[in-house]
Amino acid sequence: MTCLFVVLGDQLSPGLLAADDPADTVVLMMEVAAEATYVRHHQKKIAFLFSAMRHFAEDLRGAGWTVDYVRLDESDNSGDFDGEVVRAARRHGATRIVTTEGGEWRVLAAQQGWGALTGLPCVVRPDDRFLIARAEFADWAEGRKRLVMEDFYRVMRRRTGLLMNGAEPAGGAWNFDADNRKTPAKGLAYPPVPGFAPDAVTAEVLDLVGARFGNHFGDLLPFAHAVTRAQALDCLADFIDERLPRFGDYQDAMVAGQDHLFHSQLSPLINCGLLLPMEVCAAADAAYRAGDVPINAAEGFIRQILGWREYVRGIHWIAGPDYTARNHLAATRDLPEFYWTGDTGMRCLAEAVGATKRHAHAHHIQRLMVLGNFAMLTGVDPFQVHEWFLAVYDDAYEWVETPNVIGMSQFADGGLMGSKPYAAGGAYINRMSDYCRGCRYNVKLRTGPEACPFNSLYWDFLARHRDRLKGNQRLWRMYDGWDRFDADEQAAIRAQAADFMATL
Ligand code: FAD
Ligand code: DLZ
Ligand code: SF4
Repeated sequence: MTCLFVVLGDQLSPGLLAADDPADTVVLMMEVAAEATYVRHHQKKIAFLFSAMRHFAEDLRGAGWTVDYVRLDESDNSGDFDGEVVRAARRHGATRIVTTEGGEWRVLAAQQGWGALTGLPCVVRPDDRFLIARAEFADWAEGRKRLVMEDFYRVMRRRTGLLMNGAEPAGGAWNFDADNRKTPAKGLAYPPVPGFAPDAVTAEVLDLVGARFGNHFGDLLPFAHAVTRAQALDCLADFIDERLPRFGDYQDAMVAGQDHLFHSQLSPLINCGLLLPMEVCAAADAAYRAGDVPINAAEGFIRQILGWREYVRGIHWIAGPDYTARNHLAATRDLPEFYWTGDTGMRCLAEAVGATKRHAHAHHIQRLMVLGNFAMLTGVDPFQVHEWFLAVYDDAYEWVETPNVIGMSQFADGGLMGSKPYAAGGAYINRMSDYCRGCRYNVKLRTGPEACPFNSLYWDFLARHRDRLKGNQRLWRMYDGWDRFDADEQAAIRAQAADFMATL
């Protein structure tokens, strides 16, 4: 009796195998070309995941498991999950297959086909690393008119006891966002994020990725990602000590030349399983209770994971496999080339694409209010936006990427996730960043050759979608603003936007 236990690249958590017996189990892990190319992932993302997978396989072996690890460059590697599962089942004379459900509809469908494909019983287990089961989220969502994240988050605070004093929220409030919009002073010091010199395993992966995927987007080198559980724990400890205390204050800030600010950079590590969401939240909760970090920091951080992360995962599964085809605003433009090159005079976008290219990472406000906002304002096809975000970020898997892109940033789901589009003009970017000072455009102007493109694009977006959006209570103030321009000004703004969009 041999069980083939299939572990996917983002399932690097020993707890997923805790119920199984190493004596009659072969763990299958596989590097397959199809997963690296179905969107052309950033080189650093592929290298990170392959290296983390190889190190995890070694850790499992050290813990007594038999691991069959199929490398990308093995000559008989079939190139996709199905082919490798069939080959491994035969190789090991497997009598059954066990796996944990993948984080994408596409992968889950493949897993559900492995039984028929091999003729073996196949169990696809739920992924219990999340803090709420899919069915429980669906129950919470059932019958609600609006799926308000803040409501869900309070349920999760009560359920886990994180930042709770009995039935009361720690610090006397559920949310301290009002304290979390500070502008970083000039010269503020940003603690460096930990980096790790590549070991022999990583060096081999870097050679492989350079050779096979060197034409994919992004800088492969320098490579300093954490790729082991021990390194991931170092990253967590470093964040809690060095950056969490000021995480809240500067959560929404953007600073030229500073790619990390006080953000944790933990998302790739949590999403591939090297860190567990509960241990990360518990570490922040403990730091608050020890008096080492203020409540606005601990609460702001925990809300991102306990609230947003769990919420978007729930949305992904209730929205269904066709979610990426949604296009509420009927947007059809191709993604501008500068999303791949960073070659644009708009400094905010050049900074965000530059960070993405260097690190396979950009922080939340860059993703939402610069990259996502620009794509939505200019009417880029949301499917293309989705594919770009999925490819370029090292934390991107569809369960988390699609709600953030299709829902939150593009409003392509018509409001399943957000109650209004996250649309903003240059004034918002100027308020939250120092980008505009060094930009060739003038953020104060709406029209003319020097005018910041975000300004005319913002008003044009509202005017263009008036019929779709005018009923939205949360937008009346914006439409009021538009209606206060006289007809000539409105025409000039829309002509400015049209001229700009013709250049894309
Ligand atoms: P921090 O600012 O330190 O936040 C702490 C943690 O909270 C993160 O590590 C992450 O696990 C979680 N988190 C915060 N916001 C979100 C969110 N909106 N959804 C889910 N988790 C959240 N996050 C991904 O993990 N993968 C993605 O593919 C992804 N795509 C995004 C696309 C768009 C358009 C937007 C607007 C956001 C996206 N996010 C995504 C959410 C967020 O931008 C990243 O989680 C965050 O930038 C990761 O950096 P960090 O670890 O330093 O985060
Ligand atoms: C993203 C990715 C890449 C690039 N390569 C692999 C791989 O070779 N093997 C693997 O098991 N997983 C990989 N992944 C992650 C998958 O594309 C997919 O997102 C997850 O398996 C979903 O749970
Ligand atoms: Fe971006 Fe406009 Fe500011 Fe330039 S002026 S950085 S384009 S918001």
